[in-house]
Amino acid sequence: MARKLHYFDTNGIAESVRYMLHYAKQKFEDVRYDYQSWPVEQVKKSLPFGQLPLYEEGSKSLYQSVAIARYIGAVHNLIPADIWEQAQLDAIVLSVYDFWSKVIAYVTEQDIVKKQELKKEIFGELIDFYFSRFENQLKNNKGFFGGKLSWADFVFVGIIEAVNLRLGEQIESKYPHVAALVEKIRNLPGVKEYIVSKKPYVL
Ligand SMILES: N[C@@H](CCC(=O)N[C@@H](CS)C(=O)NCC(=O)O)C(=O)O
Repeated sequence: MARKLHYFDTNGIAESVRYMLHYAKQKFEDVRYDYQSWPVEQVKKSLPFGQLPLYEEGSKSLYQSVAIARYIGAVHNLIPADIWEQAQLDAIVLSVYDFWSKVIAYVTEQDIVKKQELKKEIFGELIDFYFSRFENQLKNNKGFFGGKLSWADFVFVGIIEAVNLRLGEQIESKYPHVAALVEKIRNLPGVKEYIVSKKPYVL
């Protein structure tokens, strides 16, 4: 059965899925679109809500990055069996996305004054607000959000890398447990080779 992941040629909200698929040694077609040439009208029209990523398995397709990541995590045993523990990880992933949405609001803001205000909020408050909490969670859970490697760890690191690219920062640097998790994910078998094999992302 053919598997395809469609996304832009950047890390963004789909790199965690690429990482999980490489870690699981799952063959898939990594279909990448050039953001500069977007929208490709016939592709955009074919997407359920006109946006990427889209994941295909044979004749089935799935959209929404969190749904895709959670599904790939479930297929590859990166999700706990206990539904309470699953919900705890869902909560982490949604908090990671809360932070991501603030960063995207800043990145896409066109008004110079508003952009400056959003930047101030991100660097002056939000990074520490979110990352001090993520740091504590990791510290209290043996370095992984659920106490062992899961899809939430992949999503977290994927979003950190996407934020770093867009802010020109290493936001994990002041949070040792977060930084350690980033290193752990990047050095997993499959992920490590994938990172070496690809061109570095640029904006
Ligand atoms: N909630 C959606 C958001 C999808 C989204 O914002 N995709 C962006 C790229 S990160 C996109 O397709 N932008 C191009 C467009 O909207 O035409 C998800 O998590 O998958």
